[in-house]
Amino acid sequence: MQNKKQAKQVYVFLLLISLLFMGVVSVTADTSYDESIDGDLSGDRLAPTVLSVTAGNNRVTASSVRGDLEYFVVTVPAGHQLKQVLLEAYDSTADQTAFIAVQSGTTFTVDAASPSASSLLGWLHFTSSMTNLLPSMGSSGGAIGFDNILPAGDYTFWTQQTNPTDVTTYRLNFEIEPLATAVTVSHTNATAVSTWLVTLMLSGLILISVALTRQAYPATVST
Ligand SMILES: [Ca+2]
Repeated sequence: MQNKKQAKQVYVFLLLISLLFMGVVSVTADTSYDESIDGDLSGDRLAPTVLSVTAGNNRVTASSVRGDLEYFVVTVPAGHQLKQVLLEAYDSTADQTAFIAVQSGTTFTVDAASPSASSLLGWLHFTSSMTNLLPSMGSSGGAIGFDNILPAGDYTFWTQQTNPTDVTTYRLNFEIEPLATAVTVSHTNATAVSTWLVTLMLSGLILISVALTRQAYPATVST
């Protein structure tokens, strides 16, 4: 009976390790880009700011007013998808509407001076009360369109507030998730992730050692 229990523990440990390597169990981390800390996002559509993103929450906080355009690249890794673009904060004195658009690739080919929706994946005039912008972006008129999420690939986003005087600050969360999400363990820093993994592996090794020792030197002899 004891050996069966130990064998089951070893099996569970090995299953967890296997799932980790298969990507079924994934470890996520958060990233952020804040213009007040990291500098103004690029206003050059042909040389956008390349964001460092990962599976999990990727927050972008930007301030914009007429003339301050923001272009940035989000690369959704292979085996992942952009699940949501959540509007988490919107701070403006008088103008409760701003603009966002997205194209495939690492540059933005549409000139803001003569915009056309036909080569955009999606666009949206978003308001302060909205939450997930992605479904509405994908169904906006005249654009190529997409269904609710964006798959793995490079995307360049353009955000802007065109109000001439009302500086608007918004925080967008680009939530990236692995395609296989049976179990997702979220940690906010790499140290915690490493500690968790090391603890898991050491626990498993101890279990294996105990099981092997018990099998080599059984505590009781069956007759
Ligand atoms: Ca800005």
